[in-house]
Formats: sequence, C-alpha cells, structure tokens
Amino acid sequence: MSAFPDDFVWGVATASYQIEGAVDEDGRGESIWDRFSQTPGKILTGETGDVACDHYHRWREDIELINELGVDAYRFSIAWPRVMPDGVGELNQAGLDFYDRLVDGLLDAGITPYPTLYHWDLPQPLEEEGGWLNRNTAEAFADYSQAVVDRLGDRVERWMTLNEPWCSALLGYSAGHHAPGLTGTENGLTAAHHLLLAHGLAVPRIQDAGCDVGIVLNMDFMQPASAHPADHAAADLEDEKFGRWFLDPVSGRGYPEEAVADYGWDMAVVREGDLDVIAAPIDHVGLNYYAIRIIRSDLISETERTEVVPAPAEYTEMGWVVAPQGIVPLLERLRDYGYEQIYITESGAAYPDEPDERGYVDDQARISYLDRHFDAVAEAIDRGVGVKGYFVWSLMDNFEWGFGYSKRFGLARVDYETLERIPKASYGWYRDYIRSVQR
Ligand code: IFM
Repeated sequence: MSAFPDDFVWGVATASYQIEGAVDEDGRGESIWDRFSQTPGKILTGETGDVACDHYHRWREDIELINELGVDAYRFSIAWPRVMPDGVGELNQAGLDFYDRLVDGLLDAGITPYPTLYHWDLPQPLEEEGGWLNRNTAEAFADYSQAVVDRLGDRVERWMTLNEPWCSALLGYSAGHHAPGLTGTENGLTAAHHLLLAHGLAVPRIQDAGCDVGIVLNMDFMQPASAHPADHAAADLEDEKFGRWFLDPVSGRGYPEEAVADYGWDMAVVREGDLDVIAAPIDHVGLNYYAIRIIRSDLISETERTEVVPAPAEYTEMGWVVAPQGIVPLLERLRDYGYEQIYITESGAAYPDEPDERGYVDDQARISYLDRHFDAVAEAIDRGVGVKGYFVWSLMDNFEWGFGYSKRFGLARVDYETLERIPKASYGWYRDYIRSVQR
C-alpha cells in the first residue's frame, strides 16, 4: 500500500524568468535578471532569459504537457515586472491577463495552480532605489501581492510569497552570483531582513482575501563530517546561517543567535515590531530540497577526526550531493516547529542528458533520483510528518540562472533551437508512478 495519502498533491514546478521569455512584450517592465543577464560576464554561457522556453507564447502547449503528465498541480511564479512594471503604482492589465488566462487554462484542465509571488525577478526600477536594501521594497511587495491576489484569488486558493529568500539575499546581495550582483555580508543580511518583512507584510493581505499563504525555503541538511563535537558545532552554525536564518524568524523564534554573533550583525535594520510582522501565522510551508552538505570544522585537524562520515559517492551535474535521506530530518524539523501542511515545493536534479537523434533522453539517473526521494518522503510521512504534496523541479529544461541553459533539470527536454518540448524517460516514469500510487 502507498504511504502517500489519497489527497497527496503531485505536481511540477517552474518560475517566470526561467521559462517565460517575451521580456519586452505587452508592457512588461525590466527586471533585475534582465539587467544582470545582459551584463557581459555575469552568466557562465553569456545567455539571457530573453526567449527562455517562450512559455509566454506556448502556455497552452505547456498546459497540455502538464496535463498529459497526470499531475494534480502546477507551481509557477508571477513576474512582478509583468504585472507592475515600475514595481509600484500602475498595474499592467495585459500582464495580469496573461496569468488570468494561465490560471483558467489550468483549472479547465483539472490542474490546481500554486503560484509564487516572487521568484527573484524584482522590477529594475525598484533596484534603482536600492532594491531589497531599501525597506520600502517590502511595502511595495505587499501592495503588488494584494493586487495579484485581488485578481486571481477567486480561483487560486494557495499562495506562496517568496521563493528561497536565501538565494535572493545572499547570492544576490552578498556573493554577487545572482542579480543584482552586489557583494558584502551586511548587504546580504539587510536584503534578507527586508525580504522577510515583505513576506510578513503580504501574509495578512493575502489571508484577508480568503486565501491560504506560505513561504518557500531552501534547506540543505548539514551533515557533520565526523562525530567530533567541532564538526557538529560547525554544521549547526551553517544550518543557522542557511535554512534557519529564514525559518526561525518566520516561525516566531527570531534570528538564530549563534549565527547573528558569528556574522557580527548589529541588527540595526531590525525595527521594533518587525519580528512580529515576520512571524505572521502562515497556512503552509514549502521546502525546496536538493542535497546535503558535509561540514568540516577548520578548528580541528584530520587526525582528530574519528567515526568519519564516508565521502559522498554520488553527485548531480550541479556538483550537489545526492542524499535522499537528508530530507527526512528537515521534514521532521518542520513538523517539530508546528507545521502541519508541508509541501516539497521543489526537488529534482540536473544531469548531462544525452539526447538520441530524435531528441529523446533516457535519463535513468533522474528517475533513480526521484524514486529515492519519493521513498524518503514516504518515510517522513510514516513518521508523522504532514507532507501534503511534492512538486518536481522542473517541468522542462530552462534558464538555470548563472549557468544559463547549460544545466538541464527538466522532465521534458527543450530543444533551444526549435523550442520543441520532448518528454524524457523521467516524464513517462513520473506519470506511471503517480498512476500507481493513486490507484
Ligand atoms: O532553478 C532553481 C530554482 O529557480 C530555485 N531552486 C533551485 C533550482 C535549481 O537550481
């Protein structure tokens, strides 16, 4: 018998800038990712999301692709600059119309829409005012969210505010690997706080419209390299700086103290009442899970390590460690924090797919990855975790941020010359898997 309950939601996920293209059409404004990807040297391959998968024009075909997969739900994101080109003020009705048609098309096909309001494509005019370093951006996000929910909330029940704010803040404003490409720890932490504030301000607005809302956090399981207490302490600290930096404040626990001390953060941007706003009760939480990280303390030498964890045997093309079991403690933590409605909002893998002459990819490695991760989630459910759904990343190959189109996560291959979508072996496998567990 399947461990997955009858109402378990099987889905696939994408994000606006990664698939839509049509960056200049129908009144869409510029986003920080347009600016960043068009700046020489920022994207490994020199590519942009100008065309991407051309989903903006091919959305009907994509709904077909989702429908034939037999999933219950589709997670996508709304492009803020398509809906509100300046980031504040006037709405672009043509942009809203696009998502309106998409939602109706999904519902007609019996697929439940799970939109995310922010998957990294901030309107460039807001960046000119400081972007996420500017507290006003948080207010702007709440206004934008309300405008979208006012239009779609009669048909969309479940919303996500932010996708992976760690990436927006730390990769975008601290490491410079993502748009807008700024650097400095202080910048990253300021951006993180304003992102969290944006989430907290948007939550009651969305709930007041009668909808459910949550946030999507990325978490890796931090595996100590050995039984040595120093490795354990290093893993705990890394965990605080990554997943818990966002999970704890959202859950009413404030910022993790050891990480605050380690950063030497003065918290000057945290105003009175902010932490209460950020802790606004949410209806569900999304976990994006890809890998574990093996953490070694640099305070001890190799000879001091006993009971060493074996070196990882398996990696994806991103260089991420394949470790399905790592999802279980993360899910148990979410349960222990009091969450009863948990979604795996992303999980999947990039592999060096090799198409045959017809473009077909026999991606057994991806099938094995998914199969083992589904088993791990089933185990977490057996242990009493309220996992309600699983969205595979991704429906189709797409623009993988700083890596351009060089990394492929799709269940369907995209031929970037013709923009044809060609289902891979994993697409058929996932379809059959869903049928088998739903029987
Ligand atoms: O492609 C990304 C997605 O946009 C956010 N989560 C991780 C994926 C793979 O890197």
